Amino acid sequence: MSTTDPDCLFCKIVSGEVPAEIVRDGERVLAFRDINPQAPTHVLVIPREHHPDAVSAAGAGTGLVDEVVREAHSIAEDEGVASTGYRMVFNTGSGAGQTVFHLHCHLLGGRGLEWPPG
Ligand code: DGP
Repeated sequence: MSTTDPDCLFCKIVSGEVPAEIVRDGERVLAFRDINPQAPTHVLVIPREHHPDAVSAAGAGTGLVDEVVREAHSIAEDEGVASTGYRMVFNTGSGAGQTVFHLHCHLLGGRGLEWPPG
């Protein structure tokens, strides 16, 4: 499987073709602020490699889902939301609201988060 998809928006952010406010620039993982933030902290954490969703990356045995989760927690600490609680969301499938089919973890924090989510 190719590690990039020329038609993928987040691959274009990885390559720098589409600008984003980068908060982490790691060897295998990148994080940037969501263009339409739903909380004071709303960061998207993605692997540089293209995988359509978390399940496909996990199935490939890449370790990338672990890395994404660890990075999201580290960013939550840096953003000062780790101690109060934060949410990691992996929308999976269009019925769940996934619109960009490149694995991404939404890191949300900095406000009260209701349950169940909408
Ligand atoms: P999802 O609905 O789970 O596939 O989330 C995709 C997120 O991507 C959504 O919250 C909005 C965000 N997004 C879409 N286009 C851009 C963009 O060009 N730049 C940035 N930073 N975020 C984007």
